[in-house]
Amino acid sequence: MNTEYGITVIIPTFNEENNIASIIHAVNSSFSKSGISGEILVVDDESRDETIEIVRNISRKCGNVRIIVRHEDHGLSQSVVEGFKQANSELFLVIDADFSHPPELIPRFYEEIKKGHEVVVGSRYIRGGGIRQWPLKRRVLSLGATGLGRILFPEVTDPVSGFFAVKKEVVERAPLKPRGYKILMEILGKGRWDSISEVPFTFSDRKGGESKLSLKIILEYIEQVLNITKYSIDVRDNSVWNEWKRLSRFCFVGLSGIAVNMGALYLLTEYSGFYFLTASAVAIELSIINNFIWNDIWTFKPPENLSPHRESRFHRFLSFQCVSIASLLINMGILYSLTDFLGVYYMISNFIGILVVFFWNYFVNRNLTWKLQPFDRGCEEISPEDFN
Ligand SMILES: Nc1nc2c(ncn2[C@@H]2O[C@H](COP(=O)(O)OP(=O)(O)O)[C@@H](O)[C@H]2O)c(=O)[nH]1
Ligand SMILES: [Mg+2]
Repeated sequence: MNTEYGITVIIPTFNEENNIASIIHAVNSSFSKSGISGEILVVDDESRDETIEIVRNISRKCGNVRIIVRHEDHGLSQSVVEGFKQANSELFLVIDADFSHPPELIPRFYEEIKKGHEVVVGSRYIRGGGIRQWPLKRRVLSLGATGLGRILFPEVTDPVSGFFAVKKEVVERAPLKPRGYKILMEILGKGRWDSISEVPFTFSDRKGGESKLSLKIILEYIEQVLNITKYSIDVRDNSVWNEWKRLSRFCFVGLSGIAVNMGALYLLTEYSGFYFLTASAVAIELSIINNFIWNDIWTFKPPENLSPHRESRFHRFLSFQCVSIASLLINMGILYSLTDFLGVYYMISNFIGILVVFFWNYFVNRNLTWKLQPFDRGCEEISPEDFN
């Protein structure tokens, strides 16, 4: 029982007699295929069918399978957090019992953690991912929930996924308030992490039993988003807060760029005798250089355990330069189409253009120019059991 495993796969269950034996079997075969030493922890909320009996029978034969039956405060998120507390490893992976999440991907999550990421999210919304057999209503609801979550965590395409892996240290001291279905959001909002990675997967709807999504769950979710926002403002030291900090720095640098642009345009035209359009081109370039320098050393300064994906400052500059030129073109495109085709007053079109381009520019640069990755630990620092 006290063996330290390489990973704990937590399966929350409520009335899963049709799926539980097969999912345990599938998780165990993905362990043996990849050579991972893992345990399986089923966390059940007093299922009224045979789920508990079935798991107890399996655990008599398989030493790495355990079940916890909870008697109070039932709920999916609460069960997952209980699983975290009872796990015998430093790495937790949560997976549904109903085969909505493919267990054969477990080794991919494991690899991403070994690369140095602290959280790995199974995503339906990155390339290679998808959703099978979902009615339109559920798709729309899920997209709404995902959109809301992405405002808090722009780096994560599927912040409400139920399929994820997380290192123990991320959640150990986090003041989690588990409720509803979206425990991952709670972890992202209140846990301590710098580096996240996503694994694409295709979500397939349950084959046996029925789903428990309801209006109550949607309202709980909205409340949870507000709660995480409030937490971020109170604590001022979580990933949401850091994102806001970066965004406001980026905005501040953008304003300094305007000052550089205007100043240079004036000086070059008045004192150096440049034709004003030539002067403007030079002024734009100077403001791009100004913005790059401040963003590089201030806005996007990486935390200690991460390093820039583009190691050379020159490459980061080239990337920033291209994004800036594209921004100019997009801004002009918006100004032109809103004013010429839709008859919007040109100052309003311009303002909309600036807003759109500001956010576009921020997110593209954040994810392209200043993309971060875990430090390359070097071979000596990796111990043999990391390879298992
Ligand atoms: N322990 C526990 N597990 C739950 C509860 N509700 C759902 N589950 C489990 O959580 C997983 C996802 O639930 P499901 O109803 O399929 O959600 P959906 O796929 O979003 O419709 C399944 O493994 C369920 O058995 C609950 O209240 N407690
Ligand atoms: Mg399901």
